[in-house]
Amino acid sequence: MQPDWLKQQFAAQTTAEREAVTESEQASGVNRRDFLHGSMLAGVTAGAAAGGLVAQHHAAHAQPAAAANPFGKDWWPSPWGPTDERGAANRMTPAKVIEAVNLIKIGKIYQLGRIYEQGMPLFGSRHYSLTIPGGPTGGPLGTAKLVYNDEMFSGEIGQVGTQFDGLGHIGTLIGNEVVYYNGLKQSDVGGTYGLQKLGIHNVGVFFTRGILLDVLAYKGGDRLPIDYVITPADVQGTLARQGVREPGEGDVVLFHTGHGKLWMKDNVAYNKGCPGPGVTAAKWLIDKKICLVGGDNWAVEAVPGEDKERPFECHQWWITMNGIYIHENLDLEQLAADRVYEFAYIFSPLRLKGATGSPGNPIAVV
Ligand code: UVW
Repeated sequence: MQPDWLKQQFAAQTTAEREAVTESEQASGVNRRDFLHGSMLAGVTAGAAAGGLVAQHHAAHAQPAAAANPFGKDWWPSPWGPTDERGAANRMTPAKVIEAVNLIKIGKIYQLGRIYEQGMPLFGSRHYSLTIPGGPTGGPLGTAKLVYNDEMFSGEIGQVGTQFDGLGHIGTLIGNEVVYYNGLKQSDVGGTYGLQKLGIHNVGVFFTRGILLDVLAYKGGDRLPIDYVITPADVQGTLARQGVREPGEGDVVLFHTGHGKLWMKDNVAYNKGCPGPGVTAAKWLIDKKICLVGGDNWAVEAVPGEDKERPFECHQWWITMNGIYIHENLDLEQLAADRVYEFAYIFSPLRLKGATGSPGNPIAVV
């Protein structure tokens, strides 16, 4: 998620709301980030589960127990049982690996991951820092006088740059309770040194059929307008234009919108919003039982989407309610230029215990 859109969207807090938050912050001693203020006050739960902020918000603003589930229905237990933590990664089967291998004909590899570097677009106060102070870091060792360099890193390791969102990344506030995938509660999931449940180390490896939906080529132009909402008709029109079979169970679907052309070229425009599927198309993909959805933009879904009062709602539909993973900030330009619409998609999230997401370099192989 990027900053500017949220700031604009939720700038219209009332004075009373602002004061209430300020009091709450003073009481708790927590220095909250600006982007979370608007989100929580407006009832926006995407991102609100970060850290212990929600719990403190609850303490200060206890809501009536009757407060409704914003989706009107429970989404648990999962199809994989009440204790499952892997969601749609369960759709990775040996048969999917074989299907993907059979799509490899010429041995060409496309790197879909962006370079992690200073100055890349980031959301809110997230940061990225890689430093090698001094140098060489150590040595010389022995008579051959070996020296070595080590880097130091700090940042939201699973939520910067090309990022794979895990099932513990997004929850939904229901009454006074944050609820995640499979009905897990904040008290089940939260953990200061990593999530206790739904951590990225549970996910495993993706090796499956991937589909590129070049919606930009279908609609025309240099890039889709920021905030363009991709519909199921666009998805089907794109599939027909490409002559590719519909996504099936366990497939990966990647959206090419052209928004990625702004990456590191015009970060301000990149962060303003993004074109992508809306909730209607998100549900269409859910019905197809895919395992992962990705895109060449920062939220994969359209920002703002179909309903401006429910930002990042596809995140909730995909991750929280259906266990489908999201891969953001992908570089899909070369795949689109070469008209590669079907490929083996391979990604192995880092086994970071309790992390909410993973960096990494997914690949498409044909
Ligand atoms: C949030 O963090 C809410 O979104 P994203 O996954 O786009 O970073």
